[in-house]
Amino acid sequence: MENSPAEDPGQSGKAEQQAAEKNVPRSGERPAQGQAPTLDPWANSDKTDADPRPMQAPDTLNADKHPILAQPPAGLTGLKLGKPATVAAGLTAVLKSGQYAWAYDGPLRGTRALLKLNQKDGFDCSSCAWPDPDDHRSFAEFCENGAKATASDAQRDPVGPEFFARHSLAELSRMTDRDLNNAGRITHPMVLRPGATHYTPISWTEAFELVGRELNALPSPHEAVFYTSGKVPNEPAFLYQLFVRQFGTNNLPDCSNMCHESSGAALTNTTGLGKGSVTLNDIHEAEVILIIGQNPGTNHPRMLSALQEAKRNGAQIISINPLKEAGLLNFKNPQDFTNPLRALGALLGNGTPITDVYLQVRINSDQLVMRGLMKCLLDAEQLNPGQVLDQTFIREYTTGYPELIETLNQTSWADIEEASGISRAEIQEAASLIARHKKIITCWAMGLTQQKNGVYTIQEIVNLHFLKGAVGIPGAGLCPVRGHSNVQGDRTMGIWERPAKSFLDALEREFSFQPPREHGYDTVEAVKALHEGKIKVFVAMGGNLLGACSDTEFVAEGMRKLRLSVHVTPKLNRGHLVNGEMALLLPCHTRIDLDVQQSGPQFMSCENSMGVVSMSKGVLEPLPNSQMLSEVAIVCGMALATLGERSTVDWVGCTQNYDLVRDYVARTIPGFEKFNEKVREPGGFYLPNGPRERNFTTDNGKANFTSTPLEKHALQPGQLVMMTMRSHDQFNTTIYDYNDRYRGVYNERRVIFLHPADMAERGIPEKGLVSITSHFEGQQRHALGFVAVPYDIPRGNCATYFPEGNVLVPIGSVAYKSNTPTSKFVVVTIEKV
Ligand SMILES: Nc1nc2c(c(=O)[nH]1)N[C@H]1C(S)=C(S)[C@@H](COP(=O)(O)OP(=O)(O)OC[C@H]3O[C@@H](n4cnc5c(=O)[nH]c(N)nc54)[C@H](O)[C@@H]3O)O[C@H]1N2
Ligand SMILES: Nc1nc2c(c(=O)[nH]1)N[C@H]1C(S)=C(S)[C@@H](COP(=O)(O)OP(=O)(O)OC[C@H]3O[C@@H](n4cnc5c(=O)[nH]c(N)nc54)[C@H](O)[C@@H]3O)O[C@H]1N2
Ligand SMILES: [Mo]
Repeated sequence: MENSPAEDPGQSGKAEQQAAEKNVPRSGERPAQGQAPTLDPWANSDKTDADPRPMQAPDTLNADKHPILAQPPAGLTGLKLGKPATVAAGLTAVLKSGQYAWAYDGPLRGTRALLKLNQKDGFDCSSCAWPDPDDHRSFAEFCENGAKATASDAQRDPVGPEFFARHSLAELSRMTDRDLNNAGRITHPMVLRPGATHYTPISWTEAFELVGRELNALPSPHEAVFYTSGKVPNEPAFLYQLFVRQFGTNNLPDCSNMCHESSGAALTNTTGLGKGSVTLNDIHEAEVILIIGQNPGTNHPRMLSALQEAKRNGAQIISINPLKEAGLLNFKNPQDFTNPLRALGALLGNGTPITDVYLQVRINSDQLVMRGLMKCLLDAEQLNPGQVLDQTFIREYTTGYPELIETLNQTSWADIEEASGISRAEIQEAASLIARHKKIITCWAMGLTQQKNGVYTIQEIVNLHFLKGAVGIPGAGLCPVRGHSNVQGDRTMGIWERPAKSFLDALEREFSFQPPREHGYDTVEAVKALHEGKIKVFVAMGGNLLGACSDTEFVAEGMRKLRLSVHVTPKLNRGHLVNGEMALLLPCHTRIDLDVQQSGPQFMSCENSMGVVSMSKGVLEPLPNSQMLSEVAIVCGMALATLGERSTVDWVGCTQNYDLVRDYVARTIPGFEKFNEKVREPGGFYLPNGPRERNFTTDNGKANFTSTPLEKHALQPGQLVMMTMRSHDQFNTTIYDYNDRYRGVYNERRVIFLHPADMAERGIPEKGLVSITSHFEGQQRHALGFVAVPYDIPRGNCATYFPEGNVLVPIGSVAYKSNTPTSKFVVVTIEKV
């Protein structure tokens, strides 16, 4: 695969290396003992910022509003269409894994990295949050997309002072998102000074001082926002929220606000815990599994191994999705190719069929489909009293049953069929599987959470599980499948704009300060505040808020009003280019890098989707001649420079030995007692989980049924509903390549999937060029230059990729209760160009 930025990275790499070799100690070298405590290991080395001369690139694209593009350049790369796949993984996945690992890192480093991926003595995969087996682990415990993420993290091309001297921010913004990521690993802290067109080097000491000075100059701590993306491991996440709260604000929005916030909101009031209740072994044991609004073949590929095992144990699977996703149809386990006995069978066979009943619903009709399933269960119970519903569970544990029955009785089949496009008979077929069994698991992801009524739909799922008593018994329960590898852990560590009182009380006790009690901004509120000019400093522990949030141009306008942006990141993304007066790029380790501090090699920890906390230990030498720091060191550096004497936290000690951080966590967060001991157990430890034990810690101590409100979506003639989703070759806003193999789309991302009849009605041919307009509360937003792809999608629905489609998602279009952008429901019209 192609792996180079616009300029030759080899050339820049060498020159940069020579320049750097003169001045800085090798990465991993620490300052001599006995020097004054500092969190800048290079403080006493010669300065590296020799003020390289910026080179101005010719302006090839005429951006009409701003020279720095907030959206990827719209140039098309040449769409090729193939047949959508009906089998996921297989040999191609094995070959792709190797191809990616080797292309970025070379065979030795690439293979070494892959063999430590998800092993008990290795590092946690930074792709999705799917759990690893508790006991037996294969030597290849990873998937194709985990291999892509790992290879990208381990890339050796340096993006250092020379690179930034050669490219202005305006010029970088004309690179595609893929090329920005593939340029390589950022090696030195960089600064964008007022009026500058280029990032230039800065020392760590100066960078930390700049952060501290700007934060302390704010009239109110609430004029700063501290964003977090879910890759950040527990230890830096805990220190980060502590720093922010000691600074004085709860402005801690995170990617979760745009992701599973709806799940948290739905589960907290119904089961008492905003997390799922199942373990990996439960999935293996389940009799019926529902997979709703999720594309595991691409986004959680290792989940397919668990589904395969469940199928082998006799499970039946119901998939609910507007698209026939390959991973939900058939699966060939790539691990079979590592076993000579199974390899031939895997090569010749068609794989394991996954789904037994496929409901190809219209976008956002799931709330009604769930009600349809429950109506069928009520009918079946009437015919076989006591056989279908779990009356004992309902009586002993729940409230709200009569109201739910009333709501279900008032829901008409005509409404269900009309909204979903699914017949009563098909829903009945799915319900008959559920009626007969008790070990039921429902898995869901973004197809449900990113809807206006997402919280209500998830509450209907909970209703169904409570009717069946399918929670808190082996093989049954609720399974929101989390996205980022530590997004759940970050919340557990206190990354939340609305922290619980008990958590703040614990911080107050342990660290002797008054934590702010008023709620902070979530992501959408933060972006609105940015836009109103209320925020002066924006700190991002990873992520790409510009690319990930709805309404890209609105976010960009807000970012341009900032005084200082601080980006803690291992690689470049578009969000690092759209700034206000000043910006800092602070290069950090990824999970794959060896992290050696004063007390020796360190490890960190992550919590997976099923509440298991385990250690993650880097294995590869960081890039030579680079000045990257660990995320822990960067947080501590910022905190020390900002809080100084004001803080009782031992920031220097925490950097030297992460056990100290874990001791703080052990004393403040329930479930983490003896953290340092338990995390060293191979495979880690499970956090307490009430619903798993039928302990429902809601306000009334009950499992609560919910009677959810229902809204009809009214569309004008000609309007379609658009969802924005992930291709097979991306991790959120990080684009690895332009292909989406399972959907048969190659070499292009600016595509719109349409029903052939919807295309014909508008006179749009295959590969025809269209523009898209979204409509919301009288406002219109436009996206030009998308290519039409005829696809098996319900009529009236269409799909584009995230982040290209985000410019169309209105910032005001959010879910009830969770405030999550409705990225899967955008009302659009399509015009032929
Ligand atoms: N390789 C890779 N892995 C990833 C990620 C990645 O980008 N790349 N991202 C990670 C993150 S942060 C997350 S949150 C997860 C996301 O994992 P997913 O939720 O699987 O991601 P999406 O691509 O957004 O897919 C949503 C699915 O919902 C379906 N859908 C859309 N609208 C509806 C609807 O109204 N009803 C129903 N029933 N289905 C609908 C779409 O057809 C699609 O199959 O993956 C994580 N893992
Ligand atoms: N339209 C639309 N929008 C969406 C979605 C959608 O389905 N449709 N999905 C939403 C979802 S589910 C999510 S989770 C968000 C994602 O929102 P974010 O988490 O903000 O976005 P990412 O693209 O995952 O962030 C990638 C960047 O993180 C940084 N990074 C990578 N690794 C590390 C690391 O180890 N440490 C640090 N410090 N930084 C690192 C790099 O700069 C990289 O470019 O997007 C949301 N936006
Ligand atoms: Mo996510």
